[in-house]
Amino acid sequence: MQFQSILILTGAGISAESGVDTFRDVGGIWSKVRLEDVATPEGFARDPAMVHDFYNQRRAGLAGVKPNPAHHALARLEREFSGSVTVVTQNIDDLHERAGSRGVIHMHGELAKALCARCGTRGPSPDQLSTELACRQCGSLAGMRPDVVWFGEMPYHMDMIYDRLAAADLFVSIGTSGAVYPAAGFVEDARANGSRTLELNLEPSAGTMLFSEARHGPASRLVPDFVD
Ligand code: BV8
Repeated sequence: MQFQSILILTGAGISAESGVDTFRDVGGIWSKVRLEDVATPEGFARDPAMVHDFYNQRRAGLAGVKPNPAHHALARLEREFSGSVTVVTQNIDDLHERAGSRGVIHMHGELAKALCARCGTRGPSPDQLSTELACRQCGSLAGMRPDVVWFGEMPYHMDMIYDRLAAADLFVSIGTSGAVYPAAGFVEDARANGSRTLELNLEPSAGTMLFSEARHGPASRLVPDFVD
């Protein structure tokens, strides 16, 4: 079956073999820190220094990791596929970009960016964000935060994502547990649109039964095989 338009959703599992921690695997991020404390606006309001420390550590970790064959395979697909390819990622790392992917849609934001909650100015994040950093635009000290989407906040670019999802005739989900919405609901939107749906994941995700096909194993093997 020849596809014209592919939408690919990625999660933490695609970066796991690069050495980036996932969230819900054994020993994952949410087993070490409470998401309520570090990935909600309430947690940031309660203890901004703790939240800055959480993201500063993850930002620092990016210097020591690099894209793996799964990221490179998706970049190759974009270059070689005759139709359109859209990568939507839940990840806040920059490994897709470093592998050569272009136009990646970061629905949960990016570690490399900072946001002033007071005036909405967005810009490159310093290595270490802190409450001592004033916004260059409005000068507020109380506003600088990581430009990431926390629980209870609206993910970014949702209109564009749903438009691309509606136009896709193939939806591929890679390295995600299917635990977090609205991303976890994309497979149902794809099915409603009559798209083929494929899950590539280390193990069956929460929504694996919703996919027309599921292949399980490491992304560094499954994704290049899918692209070839
Ligand atoms: C919102 C922050 C609405 C950045 C994150 C129903 C509908 C809508 C919302 C909800 C709903 N039900 C509940 C909600 C609320 C909530 C939610 O989903 N809660 C869950 C816990 C039930 N959703 C939200 O709050 C979202 N906002 O819906 O807003 C709204 C409407 C109006 C007005 C305002 C708002 C916001 C969600 C974003 C939260 N932010 N992160 C950061 O710190 O990174 S989410 C967090 O989980 C991560 O960021 C990650 O992106 C996300 C998903 O995790 P995964 O990527 O899947 O990672 P995980 O570890 O879970 O799984 C890894 C998988 O990889 C595993 O399956 C594993 O087997 C596999 N794997 C491992 N190794 C490999 C591998 N696969 C292949 N190869 C390998 N080597």
